[in-house]
Amino acid sequence: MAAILLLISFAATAQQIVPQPQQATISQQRFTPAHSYKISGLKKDPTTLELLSTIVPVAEKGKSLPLKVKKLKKGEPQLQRSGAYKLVVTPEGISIEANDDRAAFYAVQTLSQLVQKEPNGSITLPEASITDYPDVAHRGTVEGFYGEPWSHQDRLEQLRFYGKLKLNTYIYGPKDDPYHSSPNWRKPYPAQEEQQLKEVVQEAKRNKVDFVWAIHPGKDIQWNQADSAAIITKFNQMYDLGVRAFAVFFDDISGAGTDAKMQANMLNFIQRQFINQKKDVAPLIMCPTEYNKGWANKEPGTYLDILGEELDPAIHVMWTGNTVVHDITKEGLEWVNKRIQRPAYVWWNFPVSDYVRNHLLMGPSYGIDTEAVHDMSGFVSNPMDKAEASKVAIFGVALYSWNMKTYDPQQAWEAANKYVMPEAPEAFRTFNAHNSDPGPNGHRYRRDESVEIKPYIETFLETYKNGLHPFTAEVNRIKQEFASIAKAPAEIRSKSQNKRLVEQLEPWLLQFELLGKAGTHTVEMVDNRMNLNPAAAWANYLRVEAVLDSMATVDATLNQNPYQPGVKTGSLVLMPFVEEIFKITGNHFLGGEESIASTNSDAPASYSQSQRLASQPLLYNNKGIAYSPMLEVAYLDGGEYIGFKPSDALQAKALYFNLSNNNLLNWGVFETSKDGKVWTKAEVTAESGKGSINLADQSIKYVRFRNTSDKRQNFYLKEFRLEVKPAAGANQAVFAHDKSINTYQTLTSQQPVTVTLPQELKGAGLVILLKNDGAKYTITAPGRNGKQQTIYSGNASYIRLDGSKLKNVSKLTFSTNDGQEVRIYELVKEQPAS
Ligand code: LOG
Repeated sequence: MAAILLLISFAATAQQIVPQPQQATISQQRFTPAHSYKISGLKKDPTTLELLSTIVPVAEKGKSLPLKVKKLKKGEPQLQRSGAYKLVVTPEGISIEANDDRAAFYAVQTLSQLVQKEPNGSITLPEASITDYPDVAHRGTVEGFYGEPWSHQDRLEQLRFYGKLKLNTYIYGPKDDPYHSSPNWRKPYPAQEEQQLKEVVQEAKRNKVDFVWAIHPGKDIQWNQADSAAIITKFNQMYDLGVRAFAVFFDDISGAGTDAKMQANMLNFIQRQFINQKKDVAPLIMCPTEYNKGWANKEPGTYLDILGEELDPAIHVMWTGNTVVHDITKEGLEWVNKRIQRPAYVWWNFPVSDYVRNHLLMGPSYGIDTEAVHDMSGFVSNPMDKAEASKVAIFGVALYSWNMKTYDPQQAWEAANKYVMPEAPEAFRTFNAHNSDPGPNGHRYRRDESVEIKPYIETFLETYKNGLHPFTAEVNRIKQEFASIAKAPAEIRSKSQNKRLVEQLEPWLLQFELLGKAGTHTVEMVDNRMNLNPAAAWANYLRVEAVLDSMATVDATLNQNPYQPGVKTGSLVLMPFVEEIFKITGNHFLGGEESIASTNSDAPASYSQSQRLASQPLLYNNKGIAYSPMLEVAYLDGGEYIGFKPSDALQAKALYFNLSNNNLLNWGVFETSKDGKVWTKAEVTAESGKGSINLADQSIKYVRFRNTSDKRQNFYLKEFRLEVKPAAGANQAVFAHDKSINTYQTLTSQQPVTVTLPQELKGAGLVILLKNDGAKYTITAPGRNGKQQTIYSGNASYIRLDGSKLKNVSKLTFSTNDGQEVRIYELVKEQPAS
């Protein structure tokens, strides 16, 4: 076995080293070093020395090969960057030239990817000569999302991951850490948090990552000496914990805190009084209030120009791109760089999912411009609250920011799937391929999903819609895909060593497995139907329905956060495929055209002309309609409103709102209407912009909140929810012959069901669609003598009753003695065979 392994031992190429080195010659042949290594030049950096001794055998005494670490000679400007190194491996020894400690650590990380350990404990190496440096100076992540911050363990693990991938920056700024933001930014951390942050800072140092601690004071900052001093005091406390890099965030605030001149003054003050004094602290980073082009005042001389002019040139300015969540383009960066008079420090809002919490973003890191190397000073990704799951995207960011020219999003993603889950890379790839699009969202940011299967899905659907049997090529490919999907979660759970990752994926794994099953039954259902085997197709239909019900249950019970509750998977291509075929086929069973069974034509609508709010998704069910809460500042221009029009089947009960604005009723009114034309002011009290309105009048059909001033008004859309109940008189009954496959009548052993046949069904041959799970039941009808006669007795779920048996029958009675309930979905007039 050992001998075979040696023969097939891999040949490292530059492409296989991650991130890919700038210049590398690596031999195809490998050699076994003649002796162990004697290491010199790393005395002052015990962590790198320790790491190195886990990679190559170290000589205690006796014969040895040299492994020398030296200072890199001054050369081209790239080689003067932090992290630049040269690594030369020959049978005679290993030489590392490193620009700084970080560079020596990186050279060792590269070496570890060249080394292969043989089963007998020895190592092999290729001859290699590598010259390497980063394209972007600051590379990494900003823990900058809303929601539950990463756990302590998650953070430690992230830092180790960054070290291996030569990422050097971790900006700490979780929005829901009250000591980072309001209300507690002025206060020191409690002892336990302090201790943990200290450990995180140390782990960052070991991995040569700059731990940047950010403060978010803008919600309630006073532009006075006391608050300037409060920031410096807090920074000093963090400095004492070991922090050597700092940031100030002014994003997502309104009011006095947004003033550009005041912000610039404050930052310059921190620069003079803190950064310059300390000597060992990295350049200050700020996140502006107008942090994307969409929100920026475009008039010359406004916010961004003021920062550009007044802010100390040493201070970095962050930027999310053309909108909050957006691709990063060279043109976009050039636009802002002119205004802020420095290259922007990119805050890329990917794969963050705080605005789409029912989705995972596991796809490739694409849409980041490989021509933009000179237009940015840093590149950090804002990840998901699920740290481990975010590694797929962060891996791409590492490759991009180190070596932009060679960056290929798809290749990086393929490599990430293997790197992050080496024990089950195929299953993980399958999962990630179908869990990447965020779904409709207020930022209107979408991602590719299910790319490879999509053309097959489209052809299949089109063929089926045209009444034809989908072709074997599509059928087989799609069947195979759903089979892989159904299997992937079990494989991920059983093989992955990364328990934390599996835990973070779990609700979606559950849902994904169900999707695989639903899809499998769907394709089979089509096959059976097109092969003129309706009874088998109906059995498939019931299976699809049962799996979709389970999916709805997962969606309604797991991940119940108040923002976007639930668990969505395959939501761009595969779920719509299953749902559409389910619907079409359901209608076919009714013998009708596609449009009969409308599932949700009567969805409630938001009622607003505000562009920004109109694209904010609604959450709704039988109890209420609500705006999905918005994380950033919302606004209404003069005269604009937001509101709801519930569907006709629903009756408004009460409106609950929390708009977090102290002057709400000075500039706005709540109004109700019966017709959407005549509006009545609703009496309301709103403490700090929070309150409710009881809507007793049953004829109210519209509710809205309107800005009555002539100016733009800011607020937070924390809650805006209409409680509803079913409207009086709406048809809630479920019928066995209502021409809807979504409704049914329930038959139990206690209660027979009698269906009166409508005129059109009388005397015709009937198909009866039931769900009985094997339960026996009987159908009787009064005969000529008035006595009940048995028409059918058995346990089929799809039955045909010949028209000759039903002459003069106007009522059918269903009864069962089985404990199992029977659902009577529909009685359908038999279609003449075509
Ligand atoms: C926040 C950020 C949030 C992200 C995505 C910035 C600069 N700030 O809209 O905390 O995670 O968008 O929702 C933001 O992006 N506000």
